[in-house]
Amino acid sequence: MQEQQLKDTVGQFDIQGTVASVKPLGAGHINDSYKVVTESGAPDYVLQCINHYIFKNVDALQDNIRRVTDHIRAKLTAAGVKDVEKRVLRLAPARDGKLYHKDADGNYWRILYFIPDSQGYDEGITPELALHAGRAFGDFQAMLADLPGAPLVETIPNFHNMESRLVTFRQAVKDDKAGRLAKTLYIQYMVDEIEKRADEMCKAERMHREGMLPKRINHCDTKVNNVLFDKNNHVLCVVDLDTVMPGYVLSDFGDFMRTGANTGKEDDPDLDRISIDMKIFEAYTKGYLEKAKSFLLPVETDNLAFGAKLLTYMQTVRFFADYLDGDLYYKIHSPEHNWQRTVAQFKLLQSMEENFGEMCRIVAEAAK
Ligand code: GN1
Ligand code: MG
Repeated sequence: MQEQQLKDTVGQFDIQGTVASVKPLGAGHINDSYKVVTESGAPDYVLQCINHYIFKNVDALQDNIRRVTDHIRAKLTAAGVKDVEKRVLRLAPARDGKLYHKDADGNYWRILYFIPDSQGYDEGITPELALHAGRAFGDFQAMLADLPGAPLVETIPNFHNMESRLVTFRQAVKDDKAGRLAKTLYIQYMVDEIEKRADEMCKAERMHREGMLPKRINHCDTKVNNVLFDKNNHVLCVVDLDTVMPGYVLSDFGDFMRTGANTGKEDDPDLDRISIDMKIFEAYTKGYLEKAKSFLLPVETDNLAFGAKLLTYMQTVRFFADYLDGDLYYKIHSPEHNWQRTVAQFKLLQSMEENFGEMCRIVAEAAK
């Protein structure tokens, strides 16, 4: 989209200052983000085009984010935190008072305040950063434990529900919309590998139905790049709140490990680079349990290591299903990108399977 069009969109919002530029920002797979730089003195902003194909109910989505950020802001303020505006996101309303703007083409836009002097990491974090990130996501869950009012809306129904992800996957295999299933034996092999593990991977849903495993407000997208650090590598803020909703804590724990504790990239073309980084695993576990130990049930702690496997398996299944569907969900940067992501995530899963005993030991040790 042309910069002038983007500037016009920004003009629909109630923001301070004069806009100097609007440029693409970040590497999200779902929404399109832009940094809005204003002339000196006024804050900068992040403009986002919400992926309406994925987030069907934008009113509920924005309302969730408003409730979550208001609640966290009130807690930080009450605790006497000084730089509150850097520690929690803030939405800028549109001129008509809504929390988004719908343009003439039916696109939904929103604006958030940009957090200055912050940085994120897509990969290559250190154990020290992982320790801080663990504390940050532990705090995040703790702060939202007493969110008043109705439960948050599930912005994507059954988002981290493994049973329903498998239903979708099996349908994708059956439909084979893009005609990719028979392309190579490797693809058929991967279907078998998914099925072999399916029963084990649905255990969280079973435990929930049996009343053993509770849901709590989770972030549901605890990718390593969704934590912002300051220049001294202290955690500032947890971002990307589109999927904050009730879920299992093992999901949030697992999704961080899937992204932060991978020695390679999420879509690494060189499978030899991919493995679980046990130093990162240990550091994040320590940080997270420091904050979460007090409210977790034993069954939740006991399944954290399983959560790392589960989220890596779930992501393998999601990328694979999207590949078979013909790339409808995730933005891709090359024709076989979703397949590359599938095999890369599967490699990480195998590495976790090999190290599972040690992962469980680390969790048990940190929970003492
Ligand atoms: C998507 O947009 P991004 O990169 O924050 C996805 C996550 C996946 C992730 C895979 C709404 O997150 O669930 O784990 O890609 N978000 C949605 O990297 O589907
Ligand atoms: Mg996201």
